[in-house]
Amino acid sequence: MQSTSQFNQAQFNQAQSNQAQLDHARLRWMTLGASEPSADDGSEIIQGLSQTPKTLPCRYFYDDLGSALFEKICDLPEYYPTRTEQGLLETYAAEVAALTGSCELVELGSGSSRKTRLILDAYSQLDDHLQYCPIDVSAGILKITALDLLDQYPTLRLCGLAGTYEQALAKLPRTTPKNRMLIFLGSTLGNLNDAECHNFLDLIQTALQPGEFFLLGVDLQKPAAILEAAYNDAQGVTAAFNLNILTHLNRRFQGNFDLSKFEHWAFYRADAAAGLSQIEMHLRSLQAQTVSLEALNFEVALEAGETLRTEISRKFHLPTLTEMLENHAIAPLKTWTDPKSWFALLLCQRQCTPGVDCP
Ligand code: AVJ
Repeated sequence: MQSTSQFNQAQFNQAQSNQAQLDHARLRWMTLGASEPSADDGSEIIQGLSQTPKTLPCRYFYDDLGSALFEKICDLPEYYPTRTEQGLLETYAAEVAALTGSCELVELGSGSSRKTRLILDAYSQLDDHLQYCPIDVSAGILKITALDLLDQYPTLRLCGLAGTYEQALAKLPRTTPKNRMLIFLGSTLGNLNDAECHNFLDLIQTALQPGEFFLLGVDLQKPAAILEAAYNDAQGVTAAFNLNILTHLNRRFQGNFDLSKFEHWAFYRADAAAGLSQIEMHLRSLQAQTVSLEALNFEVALEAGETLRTEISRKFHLPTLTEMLENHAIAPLKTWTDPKSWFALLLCQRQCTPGVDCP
């Protein structure tokens, strides 16, 4: 999933009617896999609701309303990750740029590219022909952001890719002899379980040549009370965000989830023996009920009190994460944390394997 943007229907329509501007001289645009039917045929939903415990894929949070709610979450007093990461980028983006030198930038799940602007500022200082390729599954957000960035950065060259990480990384054109830096912010890595995380890091490893860079932002372990407050905010925005996944499924797959029969539940699961350290977001069924998703020809029965897990958000232990990255030949070159060690920014470099991709 991606950090998303402030974007409403009006802006989206405007971006649509500005098609002509997508022919901008500094913009290349690619829509991949015709909005990925394979990823959106609902099979993952059936699969998730058929297992124990029941789960839903967290990317269904991000319809238009969900994206707007996520932006609101980022500004909540309890939700420290966004502003902590922003602070790290404000302080260290110039140092990152100095360490890598001029690079082509590719961001996974760019959303509004809000925090990325700090990185663009730093790399613009090094390079008058900076190239930035944002990748996002939401073409609407991507277009609005692209037009905005072209306006704000008069020499920036943009290459927008609307699609999944897998599709985009496979197609990403190599147009310059420059080094590439892949950027993955917002602790979105935490939404992947261990197996998914390994697959994802394999993908990163493959997309980089030896010597190239991966800039990663991750949320770290900290007292449960702070974590749980961040996912149970006083204004109830996170609860609304969590429940909105049902509205999205109702619309997308002709479902009949009744939101008044579910409640938001988020807690920190720290189980050293099981190697787990994660916030879990669930929706708890307030009564026994059967829900149908007509377009999928699927029904699911829920017991009173049974939950649907909608998201995991893993909280990392830096030495363990470092080891995992090293095992994927993308070793951290330098790691920065804030004074409380709540969040980390890691600049990693693709290593070479003797005999395989270096002498
Ligand atoms: C940006 C997807 C990583 O897990 O903290 C915020 C999403 N979920 N509040 C996170 C989220 C609930 C966020 N990610």
